[in-house]
Parts: sequence; C-alpha cells; structure tokens
Amino acid sequence: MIVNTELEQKGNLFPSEIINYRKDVDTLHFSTKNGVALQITVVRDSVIRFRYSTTGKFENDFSYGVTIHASRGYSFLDVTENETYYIITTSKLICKVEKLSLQVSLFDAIDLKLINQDEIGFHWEECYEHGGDIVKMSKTCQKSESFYGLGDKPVDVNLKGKRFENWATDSYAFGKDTDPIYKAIPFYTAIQDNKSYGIFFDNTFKTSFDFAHERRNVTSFWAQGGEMNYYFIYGPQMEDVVKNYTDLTGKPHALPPLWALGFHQCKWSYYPEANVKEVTNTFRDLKIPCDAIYLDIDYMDGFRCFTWDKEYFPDPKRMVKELEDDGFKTVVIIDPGIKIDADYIVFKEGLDKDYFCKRADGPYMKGKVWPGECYFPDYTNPEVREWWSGLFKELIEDIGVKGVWNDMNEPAVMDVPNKSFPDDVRHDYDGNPCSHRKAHNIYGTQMARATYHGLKKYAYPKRPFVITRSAYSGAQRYTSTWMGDNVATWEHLAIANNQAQRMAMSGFSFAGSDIGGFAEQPQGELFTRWIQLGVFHAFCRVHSSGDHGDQEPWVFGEEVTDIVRKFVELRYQLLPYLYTAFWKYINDGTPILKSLVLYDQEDTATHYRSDEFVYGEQILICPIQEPNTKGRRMYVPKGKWYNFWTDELVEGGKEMWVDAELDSMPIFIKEGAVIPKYPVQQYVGEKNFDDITLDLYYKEGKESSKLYDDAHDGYDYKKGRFSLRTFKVTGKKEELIIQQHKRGDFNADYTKFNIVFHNLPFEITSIQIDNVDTPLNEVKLGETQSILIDKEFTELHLFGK
Ligand code: MIG
Repeated sequence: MIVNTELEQKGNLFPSEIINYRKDVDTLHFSTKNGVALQITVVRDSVIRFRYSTTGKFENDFSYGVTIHASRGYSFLDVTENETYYIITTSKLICKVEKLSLQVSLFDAIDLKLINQDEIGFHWEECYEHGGDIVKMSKTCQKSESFYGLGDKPVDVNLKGKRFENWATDSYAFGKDTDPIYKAIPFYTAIQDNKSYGIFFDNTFKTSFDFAHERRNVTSFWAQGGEMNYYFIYGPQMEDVVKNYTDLTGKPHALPPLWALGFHQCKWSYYPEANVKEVTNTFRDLKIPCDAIYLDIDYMDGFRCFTWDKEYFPDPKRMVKELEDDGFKTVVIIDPGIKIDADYIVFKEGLDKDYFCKRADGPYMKGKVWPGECYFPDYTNPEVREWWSGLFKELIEDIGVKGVWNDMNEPAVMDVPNKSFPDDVRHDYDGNPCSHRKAHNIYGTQMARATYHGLKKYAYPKRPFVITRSAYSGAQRYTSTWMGDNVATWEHLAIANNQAQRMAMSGFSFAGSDIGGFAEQPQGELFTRWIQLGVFHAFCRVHSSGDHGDQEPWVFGEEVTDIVRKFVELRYQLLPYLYTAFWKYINDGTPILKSLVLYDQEDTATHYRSDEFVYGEQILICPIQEPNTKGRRMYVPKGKWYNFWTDELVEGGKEMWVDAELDSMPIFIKEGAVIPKYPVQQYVGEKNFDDITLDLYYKEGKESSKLYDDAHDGYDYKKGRFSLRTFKVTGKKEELIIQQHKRGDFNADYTKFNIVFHNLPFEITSIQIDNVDTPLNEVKLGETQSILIDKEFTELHLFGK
C-alpha cells in the first residue's frame, strides 16, 4: 500500500569535486565525482561559454540564439592548475574553477581584479513533474554593482533589486513592472568598479533572473529545464559587452530599406480602401512626411492569412500601386493562427503536409484567435518555415506589399487562462523534438524568420521589412520589433523610452513603441511629447486600437499638427545620421540608442539614469514625460554639448534645467560633431537634391564623425557600392580644419555639401580648400555661416581672427 501521497522534493543538488579534466582545442571538459560535467569553451578572448550537465552527457548542441556567423577564435589560451584551482587564461580573462566545488571566478587578465564570482554557483533541482532538472546559477553581487538589459522589461533602466521571468506573453495594456511581457531575451549586462560584463543564458525554457532581490548580495538565474548554458562576455566597456553579445546572437542580415526608417502610420484598422486613401492623402495634403501605411487584420477575408476582403479591398494590387506612386509602402499583418476551414487553401496545405502543431497525444493544437478556431504552423520545423516563406509569393511579388507585420506570435491564444499553448504541445525544434515548454519562447522568432526569408526572396532585389511582436535573442537578425499593446498614459511614455533603450542594449536596436499609446486615447499634449520621443527611435510608428477614437497626427488640432510636422520633418532631415548609426549597428553591433550608463560608465552618476539617452553617437535626447511643463531637469553627460535649438554651449557632468515648451524638447549635440541632414521630403526618395547639409558644431580640439550612404535599398552595398565618409574636425582658437576621408565606391546623386558652422569663435579671414585659396565670397557669412563645397573635398581650412 502506498501511503505517501506528497511528492518528495530532494531540494537543491550540488556538484562534488572534480575527478577528471581534459582539454580539447578550445574546450575544457571537467567531470565531478557525482557525475556533473562542465564544458568551458573559449569562444573569444573575452567570451567564455559555460555548459553544465547533471547526467554526464550533454544535449545535442543546438541554438536558435547563437548565429553561425558569430566570430570565434582567441589569440591566447593557457590552462594551468594548482592544488585548489584549474586556471584558464586568455588575453582578456582569467577563469578559475575550484576543484572541490566546480565554482567559477573570473578576473581581468590585465589588472587581475575580480570581475564576477559564483556564490553557490551551479546547482539544480530534479523536476518531478516534467523530468529533467531545474538548472540554477547563483553569483555574488557586489555592493556597487548595477544591472541592465533583458529586452522589453517595462521598468527603469537599472534592474538592481528586481526579479524577472522570461515567458513570451500577450500583455494587452501591460503596465509599469508587468512581467513577463512579449519577449524573452535572457541577456543582461552588469557594471561594477568600472568593469562591465554580460551574461547570455541561452536557454529557451522559462527562465528567471534575480538581481539582488531575494538576497542583497546574490544575483541568480535559473530555467525550468534544459541545460545551464551561459556565455560570460567581458568588456570592460559596456558598449563592447553589447557589441560582443550582438556578434554572438547576430546583427541584422541586411540594412533596412531607407523608407523603413521613415515615419509609419498604423491603426487597427484602416479599411476599406477609401479610408486608407483618405489617411494617406491627408498626410500629403498637410505635408507631414510618411513612408508606410499599415493594414491590420480587417483587410483579410475572415482573418484568413494571405487572403483579402474583396469588399473592402476589391483590387489590392491596384491600391498598393497607387499608394506606392504616392510614396507609401504598404505593410500588412500576418498572424500565426490558420483558420480551420476545409475550403481555405493555406489550411488545406498545412493539414495535408502535416505542418500544424500537435498535442503530446496526437490531436492538433487547436486554439481560438481572431479567425475563430485555428491550427498553428510549427515554425520550429525547417520544412514548415520553407513552406511559410513560399506563401508570401503573391502578396509580395505580385501585389507589391513591401513589409509584413507578425503579431500574436508569443503564441497568443484567446479564452484560455495561460493565454498560449498548453505545455504538452510538441515541436520539431529543428530536429530536436521537444514540448512547448522549450519551444514557447522561440516560436515568435521562428515565425518572423520564416516570414523574413519569404520577403527576402520575393522582394528581391529590394530589401525586406519585417516587424514582430514576440522575440527571443537573435530575432534582430531577421526583423524589427515593437513593444506591443501599451496605453495612452504619461507613465507609458516613460516606459516606451526605457524599453527602447533596454532593447538597444539587448542587441535589438530596430525597435519602437506604439506612438501615442495603443489602448485608450491620448490628449494632444501627450501625443506631441510621444512623437518627440518616437522620432528618435529606430522604428517610428503611430499605432492605436482605434476603439477610443482616431490617432492620426491631425486629429488633435492645428497646434499639435504643426509640432508633429516639425518633429517628423526633423526625423527626415536626420535620416542620413540614423542610416549611418544603423550601418554601425549592423557592422559592429553598436547600439543605436545608448543609455547614459552605456555612453559613460565611468561616471557613476549615469548608473541610475533612465530618461536621457544618446541617439547614434552624438545627439543627446531627453523626452518630456510630464504634462504642463515648460522644461525639465536632466543629466547632461560629461563633455561639452550644444543646445540644438539655441546653439548655447553647456558643460556636462551635472543636472540642469532645460527649457522645452510644447514645440520643443531637450536635444543636445556633442561639440565637434558633424551632423548630416537631408532636405525635408514627404517620403524617402521623393526628391533629388544637389547638396546635403553638414551641421558642424565648433570645438576647440578634435572630434570625428561618420556618414554612411548607399542606394538606400537593394544589396549592391554588400559588393562595395557604399560610401563611408569620415570627417575629422580640428578646432583651434582662430582656425578650423575639416578633413574628409572616403571609402567605398558609391556615388550619391548630390554633388555638394552645404557646411553650416555653429558657434565659430572667430571671424573668417581666409579659406583653403584642398590647399588652394578660395575667395571669401563663396562663403555665406552673417547669422548662419556656411559654405557650399564639392562633396569630394579632402580638406577645408578656415583661418580667422
Ligand atoms: O488581439 O491585430 O499588438 O498591434 O493592432 C489583438 C490587432 C491583436 C494585437 C497587436 C496590435 C494589433 C491587434 N493585435
């Protein structure tokens, strides 16, 4: 007779002493007396992977998160041992593994200071319910240590003192501190004693992170299954940590087409066609630049993906073309739920080919979403992804749609308490069959990946544009993203600011919020302030649920319309600056937005700042996040900065009041910067221009700026058809020198730069261009001093008195 009806929990289990060690090129294998195995792989000099198994055997080494393009290789690797430790030394790191406990500590190889250390280190609990282990890691947290990252968490920038969970969740009208929401990005960075490191816990099960919340001197992370498998990434600069993480999990495969960096207008939903046209026509009438218009779920026939409601949209191809002729790209939504309908071709094909997810015991995974009862493709199966990509042929190649919006891919299911699939649903996981517990967090990314490949193929030779709601680490390779269903409140404006910064420092720069708020209706003032923030996010889209009224820029009255126009125009002027920042991002992983801690970690005053951020490399932004204000206090980081509106030069390293009436906001330009600007256009490519502006902000000293350019679409840039210009500015008391260096063989249509000098401290007396004296009358003097100069100049020299 069985008397014990309670599960007996064995509690935490720990590795015992190391009894075996073997080195295999870049990987060290340790095993303990009680059967725990640890593999330490030196990925790069500053990146070390730790992988633990409690059975002595490892799972198939497969990751959706880590890209095959990740850089590998180290310049130095040495392993020694003493009585207590194995000691692994690279050119950047020293890693000690304690023989008795398997505990790890990591030191800077140059100054030998401790960076990070296991507290208990690796331990685990057996999981009776599902089998396998709950794998855990705990690390000592230093007093002055701070934490950042973790993707879309709607909290202040510094994560210290908080605990989080990663489980992609449809979170309509989430709020501050709601956790989890749509994304699962198990990567954080920490900074302590001016040394920054990161941890990427590459495990797609539900993961948790505790940043000195439970115990003030301990940081821990754990997963409900799978392996303890994490990458330790050392800086010591936080920017390098983020770059290395982005290298590991992947940069976007291609630059976005430039139009995708324009302004986008969306609503749930614009229909019928006449309504869409009314919106796009109003943009043109009111001269508010806009490049993309979105169709939400109502464009479809009964919410069936890849179909059109022919009553609302009788001739989509014609409409898409007419919109395109007017400078609008059409982006349409595609959800994962496929309506159960024997007459619906996509459903029939999926069923015939056995592409839909199934429950553990065999039946299909049936769930209710917008179309009613649906089955769901298993995007973790490569064959299914291939099929899904193919479904975009007509939409993209024939109809001419330019972008696809993947929603509901957490995956979201209606009318069930857990809002998603049950745990038992089976997935292929690229040939590593598993339950939904393991595949849930990666489902959305694999859908976006399949969508991306479809667009890439059928949009060729143009570049694809995809946007997704759910994401796991690495999704940035395929797609842009937005933050889901936020709310039209002032608090949400601050959340949007923090989320965009947090995403950028989590390797995902192509992100933005629903400007104005998705749920509820903003007042004109809130909408205006949100636009001011949104134009400085890489992805810039107004979206709203529409059931609380309209949210186009002109519905709040003339004053708001004018201010919105002014800021959207500014975005369009700064497109070459943003494009250059994007190029840096795809080239070396540099985040497009930099929280102040990432911009200047040495200054500890930045460690708890949440509002201010640096856009690109040289523009400092601080949104107004409260109503009825004529300005705000903000922290200006160290160095000298120009107020964008007044050209007043301020000395940073302190908090200060900055004026900002409703038609303004705090924007500062780093001294010495050369900021490229296009003329205002109503959409990308509307105009051919003869010259572009370079705003040069005088500095006594040196500063260097870059300008990247190419054809703004297509792939020729990958074959060298790009231009990368570096402008080196050297300012002296009565002199200014600008040297230009150019790389790449792309030749833009414009032939000249209009260089505008801000705050020259001297009167210009003579000018040399490429060492040749140039008559002074070629310079426009007066209030704004400027000079029109051939874009291929190599040196411009101003002399003054
Ligand atoms: O259940 O497609 O986050 O942007 O407008 C709501 C309708 C489904 C949620 C998305 C939102 C979109 C909406 N969708």
